[in-house]
Order: sequence, then structure tokens, then C-alpha cells
Amino acid sequence: MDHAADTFRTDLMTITRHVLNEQSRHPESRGDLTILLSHIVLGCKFVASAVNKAGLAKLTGLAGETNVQGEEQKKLDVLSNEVFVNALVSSGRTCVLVSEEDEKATFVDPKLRGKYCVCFDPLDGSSNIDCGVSIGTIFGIYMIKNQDTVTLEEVLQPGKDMIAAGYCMYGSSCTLVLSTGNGVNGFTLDPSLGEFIMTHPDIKIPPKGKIYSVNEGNAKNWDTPTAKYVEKCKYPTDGSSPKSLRYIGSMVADVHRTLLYGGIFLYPADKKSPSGKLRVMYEVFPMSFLMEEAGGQSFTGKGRSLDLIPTDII
Ligand code: FDP
Repeated sequence: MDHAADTFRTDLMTITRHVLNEQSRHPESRGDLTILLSHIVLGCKFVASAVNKAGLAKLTGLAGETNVQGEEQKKLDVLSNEVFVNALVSSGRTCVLVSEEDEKATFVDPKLRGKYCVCFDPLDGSSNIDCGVSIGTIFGIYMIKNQDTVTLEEVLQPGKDMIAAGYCMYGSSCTLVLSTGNGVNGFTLDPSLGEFIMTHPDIKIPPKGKIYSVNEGNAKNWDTPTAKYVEKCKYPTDGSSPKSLRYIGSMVADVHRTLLYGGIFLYPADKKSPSGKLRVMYEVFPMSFLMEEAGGQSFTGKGRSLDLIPTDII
């Protein structure tokens, strides 16, 4: 019998245990971030369960509304947004919430306010919902100086001021990847326990990767440097092997693969979307934070992504 393996199986590093360990590194901490994260974890478990039975429970299809970007909202988008808003408000640790699904920021009732701002995309990659392809939740957490007087301007912080970020991927397994600014760890939901268990400790992106990930259908609208770069991935001029193309079209899944296997994920600006399609506060910042914490890099094409200062919550 492999006792070492057995010990590992019975000494489970749950996400709560991990976050409490992290908290103990900050003796001044009062556990607010731990409580907030446990509410985010609850939201992820709820969405994981809804995604699993989406076809059965008639949760696929449209909700009949359009969101801020003019995209049709799916039933699961609306449900996930409601779950996260409720979980975050009831944590008592947030003062303002910015959701990709809502046109305006939600300012929490002063009686329930805490010091954090959470920017989130409750269900990213929603064009993949109805065909059962991996989708995910993305979140970034900021500290607000004065919760009683918080304004929208205070929410527009550069990504480098983020204190924690993560995503939860609802795929062949449900995986939550989290960083509180001290490396990146991945946790897989054990459905029999209802707990996220650490399965990917201290994730580091491989220094070299053989995969590029991009929607090449947009190539005719790219600028010359982008087109040249992608051409080089396919026809390298330095004698190396061509890279493989993998593109799911669901950012959480594409970034997750990039984090684990290495390579590059890009969604370049083009003539159709001159500032790029990806949304800065809900997609670019949290994913760039995780990439950097895992030893990788993230650029806008003009500079470091996390140095951007958003001008609006869209
Ligand atoms: P979706 O439109 O399905 O919500 O920014 C949202 C996003 O998905 C990302 O998750 C994904 O990487 C990208 O858009 C896919 O866009 P394309 O379909 O244009 O490739």
C-alpha cells in the first residue's frame, strides 16, 4: 500500500484551508478577504451545478434581454449574475460591484458595506453555453479607501492595484484558479464533497509553449504586425517547428490551457473592434494578474496590460 499517496488523499487542502493559511501570513488581517472569497466560492458552486444540468433544467437559450454590449443574454448569464450579486452583497465585505452583465455599477446598501470592490463576468464565453463547451466566471478584487463615500471614479483603478483575481472554469471538471498576490493555485471541485480541493499548487506557466490561440477568422481585419506574428507561428523562419493552433472561443478555457501548457493567447484589436473585443475590467485585468503571478506576461500591444487605467466600467 502506498501510504504516502494515502496520506495525501486524506489530508485535503481545501480552498478555505488554503485561504486561511494565506490569511495567517498577514497578522493584521481580520479575515474580510477570506469571507469574501468564501462567498465567491459559493457562487461558483451554484453556477457549476446550474451549468451541469443546463440542458435538463431548460436553462439553455435566451432570456429575452440584451446586455451592455448589445449581446443577447442567455438564461444562464442572467441566473449567474443574480447569484453572484446576491452572494457578494450578503458577504458584507463589498461596497461596490461591477458586473459585465449590468450597465451600471451596484453600490451596496451602506448597512451591508465592506471595503472591497469586485469586478466580475459571471459567465464568460456564453456563446458556448448551448453546445456544452467550457465556460467560466472571472473576477478581480480591489480595495476601496473609504467605503462610505465610494464613487465610480474609485472603481476605475489600474489592474496593478488589484489584490486578488481568479476564474472558475465549468468544463470536464470544475476548476477554480486563484491568486491573492502570492502565486497562483488551482482547485478542482470534488462533487462528492462539495469542496474545491487543491489539485494544481503553485502554477507556473511553462517558459516556452508550442501553442498559439487566436480567432484567425478575424485575420483580414488585423494590423500588419499582428498578421506577421501569426504568420510566423505557422511558418517560422528560424528553423523551429510551427506552433499548433488551439482556439475554443471561451476565454477562461483558452487562458486555462495556456497557463498549464504554455504558449500565447491573443485577441488583437482590429478594424471591427479598434480597442479590442476583450473587456478590460472583467477579462483583461484578472487574467493578466494571474498570468503575471504565474510567471507569464500580458501586453495590450502598447504596454503592460495591468498598467492600463480604465476610463469607463464597460
Ligand atoms: P463570448 O463572446 O462567447 O462571451 O469576450 C467574450 C468572449 O466570449 C471570450 O470568452 C472569448 O475568448 C471571445 O469572446 C470569443 O470571441 P470570438 O467568438 O470573436 O472569437
